[in-house]
Amino acid sequence: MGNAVRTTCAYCGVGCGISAAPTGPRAVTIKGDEAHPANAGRLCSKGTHLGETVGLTGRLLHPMIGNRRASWDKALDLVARRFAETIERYGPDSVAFYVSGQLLTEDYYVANKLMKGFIGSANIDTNSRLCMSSAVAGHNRAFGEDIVPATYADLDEADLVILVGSNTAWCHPIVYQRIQAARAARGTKLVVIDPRRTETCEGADLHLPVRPGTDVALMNGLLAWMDAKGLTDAAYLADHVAAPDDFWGHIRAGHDLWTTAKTCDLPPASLQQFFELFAATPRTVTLFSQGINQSIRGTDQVNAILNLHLATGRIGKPGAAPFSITGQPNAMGGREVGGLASTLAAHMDFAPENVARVGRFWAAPAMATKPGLKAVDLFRAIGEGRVKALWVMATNPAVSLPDAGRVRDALAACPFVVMSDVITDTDTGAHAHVRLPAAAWGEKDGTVTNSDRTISRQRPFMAPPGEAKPDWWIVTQVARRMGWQGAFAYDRPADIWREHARLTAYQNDGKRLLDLRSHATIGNNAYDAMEPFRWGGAHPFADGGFSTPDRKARLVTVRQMDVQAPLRDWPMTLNTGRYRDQWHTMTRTGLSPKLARHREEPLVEIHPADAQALGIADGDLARISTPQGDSIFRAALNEGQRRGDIFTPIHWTDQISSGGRTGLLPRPLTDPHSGQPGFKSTPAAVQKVATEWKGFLIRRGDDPVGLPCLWATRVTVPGGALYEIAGNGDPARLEAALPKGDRVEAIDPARGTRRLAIIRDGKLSAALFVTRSGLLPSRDWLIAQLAADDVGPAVLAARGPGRQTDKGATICVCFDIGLNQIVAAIRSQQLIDVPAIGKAIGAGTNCGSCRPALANILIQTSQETLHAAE
Ligand SMILES: Nc1nc2c(c(=O)[nH]1)N[C@H]1C(S)=C(S)[C@@H](COP(=O)(O)OP(=O)(O)OC[C@H]3O[C@@H](n4cnc5c(=O)[nH]c(N)nc54)[C@H](O)[C@@H]3O)O[C@H]1N2
Ligand SMILES: Nc1nc2c(c(=O)[nH]1)N[C@H]1C(S)=C(S)[C@@H](COP(=O)(O)OP(=O)(O)OC[C@H]3O[C@@H](n4cnc5c(=O)[nH]c(N)nc54)[C@H](O)[C@@H]3O)O[C@H]1N2
Ligand code: SF4
Ligand SMILES: [Mo]
Repeated sequence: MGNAVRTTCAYCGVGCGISAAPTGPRAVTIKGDEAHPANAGRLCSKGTHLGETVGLTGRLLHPMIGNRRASWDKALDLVARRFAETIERYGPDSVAFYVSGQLLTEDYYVANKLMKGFIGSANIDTNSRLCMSSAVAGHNRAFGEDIVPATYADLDEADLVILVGSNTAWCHPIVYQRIQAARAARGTKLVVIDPRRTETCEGADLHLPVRPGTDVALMNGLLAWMDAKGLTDAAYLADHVAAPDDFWGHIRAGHDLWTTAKTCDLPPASLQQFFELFAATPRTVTLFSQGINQSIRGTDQVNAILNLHLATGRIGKPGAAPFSITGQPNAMGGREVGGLASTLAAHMDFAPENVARVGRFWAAPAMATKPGLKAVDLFRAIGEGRVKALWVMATNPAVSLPDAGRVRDALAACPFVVMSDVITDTDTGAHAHVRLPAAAWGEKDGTVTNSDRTISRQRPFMAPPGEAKPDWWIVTQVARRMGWQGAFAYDRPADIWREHARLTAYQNDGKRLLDLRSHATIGNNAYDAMEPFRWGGAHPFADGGFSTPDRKARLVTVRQMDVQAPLRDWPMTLNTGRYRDQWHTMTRTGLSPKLARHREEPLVEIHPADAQALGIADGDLARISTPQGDSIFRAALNEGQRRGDIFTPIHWTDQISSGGRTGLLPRPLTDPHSGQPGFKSTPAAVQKVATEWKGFLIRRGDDPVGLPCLWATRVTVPGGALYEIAGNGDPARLEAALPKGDRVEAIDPARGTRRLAIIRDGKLSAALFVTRSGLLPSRDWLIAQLAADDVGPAVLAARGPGRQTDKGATICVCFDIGLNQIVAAIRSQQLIDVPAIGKAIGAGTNCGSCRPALANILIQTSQETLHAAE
């Protein structure tokens, strides 16, 4: 075993430390880094299974111009030339970069410097626009600077944690485990505010299934309650906070408990319980993410939370803070370098003195003097031909932007599109004229900043495969070819880091909290060995000192907008978000067979009563349409949905399925302050889709095949792929997708069932099972046959000798334990809590990501047992 390398997880903004020990070429053993402050050795299901994702499947290994392999020289020359020509003819604002919170800080810094200081436009925006730009705008309005005034330690020290619009158990699992540990250790109370009952609610004291889009009313209502009881912090308000004239008058009118309960569609008793809990608990952390940010009122929703904390003195103290948690591994690093079109660099905006200062520091020939186009506007400008050359790095806008159909049209119409990615075939790459192979996680070298301002090293433990190169190298090579050799003459990430750190300190004089001067002069070795460190201190704003001219924070008057009544043609409201074991467009998590088991198909979750009214049963296919587009999903009935609301996941793409294309559905409306799209709320219609047959295909190998049918979704399984399929007409045309080999077949005409297997040298190459009215067998046994080497015609029975049980849907991916096994253990051994399940069958004892699901299964099972006994 090679030496373990300490690095940081590839995924979420929790920023867990990882110890990665290479075990061979492109093989690695992953463990949590016990010395890392974010996770102290723990990892969730995604981090735990990173080792399954470092293979070469799908990797882009060489530069491509069109569909032909090209040398780096040729590709870089072409990119530099086309950008230079476009700028020359149409001006700097005719080109743009669209980048990502999955870049390292050093990559981000050089991309931002190139666009804003040398090309002379601020048309560089990032997928963080879709993610936390409302939080940035809210922080700037309230604090004068984009500061997250909280750390994870505050969660350990809080007596009340409020999760607003955050499915923490799935999206920030190690933070969730930390909250649960605080509950066990000190009785911390947990309140979840989310229209859906998510697994995050399983470990909560109170769930408020708020009417979507009414968080402003809720927070204003709570502040009004605190004010009426005399529980605001008069001293902090007097010394450190400024309020607009209308602020308190607005809060005091129309925000009583009853009105608030009505607006938010919550039982007044629950609301009162929540308000009293808050009033009694000075040590409160309010943690929020996309349910707040991804709204056309996102910035106001953020400020409603910040108002509450400022006015009640719940900020700047241990265990008391508003906490905007970030999604991507380096969303925060992107904010620090100024990677948003609306920020300049190092927490400076486009005020003339900042433009001059940054221009001096960079010795920039062409400083951008005003903000550039924000993501949604940028793609609109591309579609309208105003932006003619685009470089996309580390993001997949053809999937992840709202109204993705229009985005694809824009990409197709754009005269020159460059994509830097680690994967060859992505939905965005399909429109790229040049594709540049980037170094991936495990190969990249640089820094990331997590949600609590801790900067950590990402260190390489493998060489980049083929001709892949780090993103910073690619950007600087293009910059040099555009004529700026000196300004982009970096030899290594440490050179860029030092420059970035110096810029944060340059003429700062305490005006900006972001100041990395302590790390601005470190040598290369010290950079390599850099331990995680936090900037800004543990409790910013304890004594005020906000980054405003008078050093006071600002309360912002925010009003609840009317909630739109359901539309006749689009009576439902579409909410979108994430699954526990998939990451965004699945380019990495999709490679892991273990992670694939948790959710194998894209589901539309719908309340059973709504489903019944629409004639939809659990497992049916359903078409979701909005004015922007439509896509088919598998219906999953869920009482945790509010009536009228449906939920779909964001992960499925053209590369892996025919349906489940959430990106096509949301409207491209954005928040007026932040430009963040309102992904959580789109008027939609739902319709059952009947098919004549359904089935599945198991196929050896990892090259994807296209299947000519209405519904086809693919997941990775050990040794191959599993496709779930459904359609109309003669399923025989699917046989074109089968590999060559000996064919065995069984037909049951009565049920319209056909079972077909292709066997080669005793190994299963493919199994295709289709039925018109019968049942399909469990896939597990057949998938396992991909590893067997004595497969014969008996494989068509889809089960081995002896008694077998269907495991059911996989709950614990670490130990591959299914729902049916867990229920059986609970019943037979009378298990009463999650640790007991762990003891009995192991589920939940490794990464812990499934513990909320186990808690839910316990409740459901005991209810069923009770009902059975009645
Ligand atoms: N497993 C997994 N983890 C991830 C990611 C992933 O792809 N997969 N992505 C990472 C990234 S980039 C991000 S940004 C984060 C996102 O992390 P989260 O924000 O936790 O995730 P989401 O599922 O987008 O949405 C959160 C919740 O907001 C709720 N919500 C919708 N509308 C409203 C509303 O009006 N009010 C309130 N109060 N709540 C509402 C939704 O029902 C949903 O449960 O996750 C990160 N972690
Ligand atoms: N409807 C709806 N849409 C949403 C959201 C939602 O909740 N609802 N959430 C939004 C949010 S919060 C986010 S963050 C976005 C995420 O959406 P995207 O950013 O589009 O999703 P990813 O799949 O993470 O895309 C990252 C791409 O970068 C590549 N990549 C990975 N590592 C590297 C690297 O080191 N270098 C380079 N050059 N490429 C790399 C990956 O292969 C992948 O193609 O989706 C947004 N879209
Ligand atoms: S919580 Fe999970 S996905 Fe997020 S950084 Fe930690 S291990 Fe990675
Ligand atoms: Mo995100």
